[in-house]
Amino acid sequence: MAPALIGAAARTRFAPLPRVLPCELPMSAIDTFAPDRMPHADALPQLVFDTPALQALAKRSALNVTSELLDAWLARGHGHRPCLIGSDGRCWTYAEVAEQVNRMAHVLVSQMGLVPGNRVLLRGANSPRLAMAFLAVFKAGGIAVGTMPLLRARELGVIIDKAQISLALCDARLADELQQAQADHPVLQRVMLFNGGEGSPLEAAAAQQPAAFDAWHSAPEDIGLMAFTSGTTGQPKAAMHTHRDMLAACLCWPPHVLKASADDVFIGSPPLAFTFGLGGLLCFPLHIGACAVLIEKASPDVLLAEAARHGASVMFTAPTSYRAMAGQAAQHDLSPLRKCVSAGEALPAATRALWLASTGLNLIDGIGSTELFHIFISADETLARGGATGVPVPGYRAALWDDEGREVPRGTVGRLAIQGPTGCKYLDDPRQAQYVQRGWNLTGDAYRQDDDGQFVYQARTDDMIISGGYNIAGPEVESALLMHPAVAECGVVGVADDERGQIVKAFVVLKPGHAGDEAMARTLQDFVKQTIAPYKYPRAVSFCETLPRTETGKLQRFKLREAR
Ligand code: 3UK
Repeated sequence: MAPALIGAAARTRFAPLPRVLPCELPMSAIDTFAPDRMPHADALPQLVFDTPALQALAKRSALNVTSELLDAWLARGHGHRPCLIGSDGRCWTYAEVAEQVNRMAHVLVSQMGLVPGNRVLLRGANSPRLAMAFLAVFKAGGIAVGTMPLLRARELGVIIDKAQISLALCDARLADELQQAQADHPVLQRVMLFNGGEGSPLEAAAAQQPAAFDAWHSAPEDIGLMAFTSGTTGQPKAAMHTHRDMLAACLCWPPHVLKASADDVFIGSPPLAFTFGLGGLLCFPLHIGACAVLIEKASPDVLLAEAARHGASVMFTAPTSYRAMAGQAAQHDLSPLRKCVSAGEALPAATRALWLASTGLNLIDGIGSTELFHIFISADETLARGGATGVPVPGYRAALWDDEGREVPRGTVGRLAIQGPTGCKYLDDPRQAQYVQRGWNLTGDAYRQDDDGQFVYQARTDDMIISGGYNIAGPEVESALLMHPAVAECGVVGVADDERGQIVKAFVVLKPGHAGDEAMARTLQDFVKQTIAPYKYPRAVSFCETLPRTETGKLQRFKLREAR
């Protein structure tokens, strides 16, 4: 067993102390790349373990996230229960998933040469096999690096360089771009393909391996995941998470807000490479012994059809996806659906109202981030109110700061600062000092706290529009526009203006059957003036076919600002 060193700073903990290792590996057989590139102790977030469950977690010495998510269930006689379902409709039980994960862990260690601490790039659309790959890497003590399926060779190359990745497991249908990246980045030594149909290399290799595997006795602070941020500009950042971080997240938002059970069937769109998806569609369902449906291309129509086909009861997707699905929801039998989670972007009140009207379900909104792993402010379906995100999730604390880091009075807009059992640890990145200040995580969001304690989203701090001396939050104008029946989607930004500094400009996608002409522009401007304070109305309106979005569904406002 690895020695317990709870509370010691990660930097000292990873110094080559004489430690007795499982499998009788010499110390040199551990790859210290990640611990060597942790932020300095004074740039780390303060971790707090506020609830009884978190206190118990903080006392654990060895902690492998896969053992907790899978092996613990076999020990409790839960092995015959459904665990993962794929686009092909095949259902894998907990026992079957655990066996496959063990076999794949053996492939990683004995065939691919994985040493604990090595980074393993994972590439594929959501599928049971990709989920097993994450679990196998965790179990063998590797560090999983999920990548978005749409990434090209050049972008994969940046990740391979930054995380010095030597091993990869890749969906055979997405092999081309990775192989191109490998040609330019020889640090990537071995790529094994999966989901390739008959004779698929990873599956064939796994079949030759033993069905049991002793989990690497990860210390709680061993890094298990590098999550590359879905950053819209510049160099990507890698947010590192420990085995304990992932389990801590399972003990916060899921039991206190989601409140799902082993009988639930989870479904959703976020990729497993995005921590919204890794938590919502893998860690959280498995932590409670539930089942997850992992579908490859979860466009709104597919998501609805698959939810109906599998009797999904818990859904995770982004606000725009709920808006797109609302019109078609009535054509599907969604009767088992009882909890729908929205995250990734602010949820407009109009979208909440639309989903409620078409399904009878009140959305559970939650703000999370790659840096904190998952949701830290949220409200369950009984407390949720239009326009507000919710209250701090038990286990997390939230504060609103002014530019000098003093708390602002209730009702005043401030910068959101968060503390909890998880926190930002960028891999070797000076931007650590921006995200973590005085032990708090600054998410880059401007919020206001209302008298009822609910946190109300304003904008990204760098997206605030300052026009004629007024502070205007683009998302508030977007929410107002979305209440107009002709508006399908919209994005609102500030653009430079000689007279007012900036003016509010709206980019609007209309529903079919509406013309984007001057009369419509005036109609929408008047509509906003009547809905919110008139000075916030968009002085410029531009109609377009689509809006620029990231693969995680976020509006790319910087692209709108650049648009002329
Ligand atoms: C914004 C929201 C208002 C906000 C994420 C749930 O989105 C996730 O992670 P990212 O690192 O982005 C974080 C930023 O996205 N945001 C997310 N959710 C909301 N703004 N209301 C919301 N409900 O600016 C935040 O700072 O891509 C979300 C779980 C895990 C995640 N990684």
